[in-house]
Amino acid sequence: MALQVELIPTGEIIRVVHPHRPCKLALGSDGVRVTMESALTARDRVGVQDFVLLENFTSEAAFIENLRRRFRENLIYTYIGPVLVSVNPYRDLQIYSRQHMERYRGVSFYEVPPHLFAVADTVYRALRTERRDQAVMISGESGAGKTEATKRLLQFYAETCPAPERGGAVRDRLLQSNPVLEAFGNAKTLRNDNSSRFGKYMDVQFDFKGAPVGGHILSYLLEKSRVVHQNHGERNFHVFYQLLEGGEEELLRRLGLERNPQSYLYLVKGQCAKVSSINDKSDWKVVRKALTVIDFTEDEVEDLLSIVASVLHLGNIHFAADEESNAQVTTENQLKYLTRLLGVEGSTLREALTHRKIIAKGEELLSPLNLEQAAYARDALAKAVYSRTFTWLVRKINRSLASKDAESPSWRSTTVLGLLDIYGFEVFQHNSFEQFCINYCNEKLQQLFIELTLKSEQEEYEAEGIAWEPVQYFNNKIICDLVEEKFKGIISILDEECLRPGEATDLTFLEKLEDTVKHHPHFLTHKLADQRTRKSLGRGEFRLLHYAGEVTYSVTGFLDKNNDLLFRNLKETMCSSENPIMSQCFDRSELSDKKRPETVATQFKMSLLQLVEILQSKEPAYVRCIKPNDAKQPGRFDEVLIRHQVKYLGLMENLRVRRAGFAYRRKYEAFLQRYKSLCPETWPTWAGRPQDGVAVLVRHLGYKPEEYKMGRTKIFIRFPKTLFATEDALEVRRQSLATKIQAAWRGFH
Ligand code: AD9
Ligand code: MG
Repeated sequence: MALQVELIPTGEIIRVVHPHRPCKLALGSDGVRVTMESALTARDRVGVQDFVLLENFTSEAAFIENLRRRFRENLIYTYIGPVLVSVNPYRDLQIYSRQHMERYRGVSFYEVPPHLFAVADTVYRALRTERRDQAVMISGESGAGKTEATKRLLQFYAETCPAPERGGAVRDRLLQSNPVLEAFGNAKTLRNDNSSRFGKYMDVQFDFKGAPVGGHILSYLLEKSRVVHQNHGERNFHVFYQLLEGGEEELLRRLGLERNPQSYLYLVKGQCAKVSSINDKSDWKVVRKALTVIDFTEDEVEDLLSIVASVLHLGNIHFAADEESNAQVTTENQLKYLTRLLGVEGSTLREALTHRKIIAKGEELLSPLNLEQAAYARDALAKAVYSRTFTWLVRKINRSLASKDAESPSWRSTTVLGLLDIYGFEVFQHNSFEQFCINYCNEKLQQLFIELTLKSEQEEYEAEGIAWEPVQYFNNKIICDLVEEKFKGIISILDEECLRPGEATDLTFLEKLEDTVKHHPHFLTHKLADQRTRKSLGRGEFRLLHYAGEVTYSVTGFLDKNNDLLFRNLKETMCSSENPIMSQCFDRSELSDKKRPETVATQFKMSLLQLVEILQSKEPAYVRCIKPNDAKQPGRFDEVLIRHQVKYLGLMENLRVRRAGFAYRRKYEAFLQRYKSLCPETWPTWAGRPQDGVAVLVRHLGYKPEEYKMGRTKIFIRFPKTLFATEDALEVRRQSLATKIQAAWRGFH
């Protein structure tokens, strides 16, 4: 009978493929025995599975070619040392099953094909054995697969970690918080049908036995402008469509809603209520169930949905001008519903929507609004109601995720694993305040990434007693400073202009910027540009040269969005709301507070500084996601698009840092285990210290002194070719072993 022998690179293991009964055999000193499941197959080894093994590691073309070869074989994961690079396959590859999880548990990172679960397991083991907090930072542009990766990681922990002694429900809550947050915080955009419109950092807390016992979420800057406006081809937040599609008749009747999204002005701007990849009806069921899991009572669900419905009713509030051009509400029915759903006085709400209250010399004056002002006030109210409800929702989820063991002594011994899923670098045709904030956030994270990877390389060299060779790299601190510096930074200047109501405009802000930062190498405006570049810059624009490339921002709306004002009487009205959620969202103390609230950009800056601190205090792991094409289609590898991402994710830089000294490093035990069969002195067993065994082994293999260094616990190999030669020798050795087995098998039959 013919026997096929497939070779796999795990030390002395080979796979023998029997026509009817595949099995794996290990050649030990005592003969042949059947052995383990996990191993690499030839298919897993298309290209190199770690970019550090690229011979031509400075070549972007070689880098991309390796990605392409692997992508073609549906191998979406590749490493740069410990960093995982992931390319969105846009198809279900069936690689996240329970079986896959098991395959990656407790095995060495490099002995199995690269996978998200390998990162998940490594991080978890470090958390358990070193008892150090960990953070997985997932980055990449819109649609690259960050949120999917976050969900898979959570699933991995929920399914593979031991159950806690008490409060086992926390695993369900961790998982179920997701559909709820996605319903309220995600939307279809041109880039992604399920685009996160907020940044998310989630901590999972583990007890001393490694069981998940709690969690906590921090959210960042929800894109609330979407509540009242969507670009063509985009939608409002999912929850609106889910409620209309999936809500029972009786519920919709109570909320005064019609099923058709076309009836609501806030839902028709993008002209695409229906999306083929989205099933709002079944998503609604999932969300509805999830709300119960995360501790919502029936009353709370009703209160929450009343708010969702009132945003839709607000959008349908119309105004007409009276003889004096003052706005009057004409849609009585909508006003009636709003009054009931928000639990406010009808007359108060009507007045607040059409008047502005000014306090002058201690006296209150009511100034009527014109049509435009009234529409502005209405939209501002809708945005405030929605975004504050989102913040409330995060708080509510956090209460449900809070460890029930907080008071018990074991609480003190918890460790934390953080997952960061934040919006990636964004460049559109038209870029505004939102893109400015998002891209600034990416600058901060890139800076942290470079700092931490450099630092960890340096630390490893020090720990191993090997001299560190400094690496040249671009430090984007200069751009972070340009944005955030006190007094001279863009945010400071913007805030200053926001303090001059009535006088300052978006254009005076731009002028001030020009005056203050005119000589900065990363900043440009029409006035400052030379003849050639001037043409590409409008008069109301400024351009930043980000680490990831140039972005031109239009200043229109910057002041308004940064101020984020809500007229006082609208606030007062909402403070009087009898809807319990609203009354928690609008607090009376805000009315008496004389201090100006922080501006949006400053709040964002402070929350980012806090995030950086959190991340710095943890052991970092990275997943860098890449989007293969703009058509959201499987199998398409758009080289231009990918090259751009490789650049702005700083992957070449990352690779250069990783390769600066040595391409490859491995613990002595692992290295010896893998290659010991190549040396008669170490095969089949080496009785001494692994380090000495490796020394004997590499001497036998003829490694030259400049090719490697012996650290305290690891061997460092400078060039991939040295490793490849050793791998080839291993291959030859296996071939001969396989031939022997073939012969033995034939003899046996
Ligand atoms: V955004 O910045 O929030 O707009 P993300 O989060 O990076 O973006 P997301 O995870 O939502 O992107 O992925 C976009 C879509 O790609 C998903 O809805 C899936 O349809 C698809 N995707 C992403 N990753 C995978 C994967 N590993 N396997 C299969 C995937 N499909
Ligand atoms: Mg996302």
